[in-house]
Amino acid sequence: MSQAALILIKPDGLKKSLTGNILTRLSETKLEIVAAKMVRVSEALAKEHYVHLQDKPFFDELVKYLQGELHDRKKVMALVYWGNDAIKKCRELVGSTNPEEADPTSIRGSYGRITTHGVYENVIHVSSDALEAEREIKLWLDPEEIIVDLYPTKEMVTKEHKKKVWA
Ligand code: DAT
Ligand code: MG
Repeated sequence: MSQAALILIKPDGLKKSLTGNILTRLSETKLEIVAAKMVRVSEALAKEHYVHLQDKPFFDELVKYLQGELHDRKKVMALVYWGNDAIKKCRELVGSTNPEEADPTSIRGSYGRITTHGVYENVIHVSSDALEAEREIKLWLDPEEIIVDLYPTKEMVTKEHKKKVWA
């Protein structure tokens, strides 16, 4: 069954110039990329993304990490991979959460580290199940940014709002 997975190349992955390596590794899945963009991560977005971990002692550092505060790179790359068993295929290549325990040939095992402050800098995020993927994809992307119809949408006329356009 086709499913979608949200992938984030985290600020350490960008700072270490790993985008190409990571995308090359993920291409082994033969999945389709159906969305890709660079995102400046607000505190609200980072907190919402990791809302399930808000009671953990490492939550504040984790939010700072995703915002790029630890890497002087205030952005992440967000992608949606789509196809058969997308989540399982991506998670296998990505490896375990703790980069020291991850298979050394996995993306996290190859490139991740634990800082002296105990932050798992594991270079990449991938959704862990279909429900989480839906929540995360809806949090990070608008329907028009994804080139397949993943979830039901509705049309809405919005009030005119201030918006930057090309000069
Ligand atoms: P995953 O990213 O593998 O889905 P998760 O959702 O449980 O893992 O945790 C999200 C992130 O939080 C993870 O990528 C790194 C961080 N994290 C998790 N457990 C941690 C721990 N015990 N110490 C420090 N950071 C941790
Ligand atoms: Mg997770």
